Amino acid sequence: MEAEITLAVVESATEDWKKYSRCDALIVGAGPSGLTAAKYLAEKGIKTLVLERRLSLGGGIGGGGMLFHKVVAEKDVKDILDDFKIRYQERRGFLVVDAAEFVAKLASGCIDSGAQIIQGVSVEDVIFREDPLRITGVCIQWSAVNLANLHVDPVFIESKAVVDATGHAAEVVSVAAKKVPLNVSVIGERSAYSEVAEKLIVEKTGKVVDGLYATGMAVASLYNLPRMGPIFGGMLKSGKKVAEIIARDLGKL
Ligand code: 48H
Repeated sequence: MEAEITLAVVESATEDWKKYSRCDALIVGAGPSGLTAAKYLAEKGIKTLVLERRLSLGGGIGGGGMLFHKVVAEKDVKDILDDFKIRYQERRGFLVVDAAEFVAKLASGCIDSGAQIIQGVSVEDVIFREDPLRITGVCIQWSAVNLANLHVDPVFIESKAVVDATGHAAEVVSVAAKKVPLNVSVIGERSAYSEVAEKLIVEKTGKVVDGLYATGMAVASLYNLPRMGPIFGGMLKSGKKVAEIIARDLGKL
């Protein structure tokens, strides 16, 4: 019987890895921007994989504002919250959302739309091609291997679109900026200026180079835009916008 348990787990997981070793959209990071992007991509029939380094979803949401278990959003994201069936209270001009509900429903909305999420996997590098220059996928490793500091070679996922949704660190764009002749440098984010930060991030969300896109706080780090604290509407709008741009680029609008 125990061997059957092993085989059931390994065979089923292997089927997923086979299916997603080539995908249409690969989202790196299961924070608010990545999960939102994944839902809107998958519901258009785009084969979408989300890879998350940690064994938890939601990125920076779970800690709320300084561990108070709530975050806020501007009122103009009611439609996105409704798409995910996330409830909110109106207070002081904002929508207040419970952090646990926010994480759970973003994740379930993304999964129910047909996206695949795999946790415990880190993206450590990109794949590129020249003439014309483009990003064609990523190098991946079990997060546990990195934590154990073992020297193990990665494997690859090919994807028509790779999305950096890694938050403040902008890890995918940063590694590409260092190792691929992109002519891009990641300067890092600016100090807080909540009034303008979200709008600027949404405006600058999009393609970095063919095949590589940025969403969420990764956009702030890439373009030296201000941070905004525990207000998440911009992350949702940025995720939705990057999904629309990719769908258009893939001819799936
Ligand atoms: C696999 C990775 C890798 C990797 C990181 O930080 P996040 O929540 O990112 P966003 O941009 O969706 O949301 C940002 C928001 O949470 C936030 O921090 C805000 C609004 N801050 C404002 C302020 O003023 O501070 O999620 C990123 C996710 C995390 O779960 C990481 O574990 C994961 O990406 N990740 N996964 N491979 N190389 N790097």
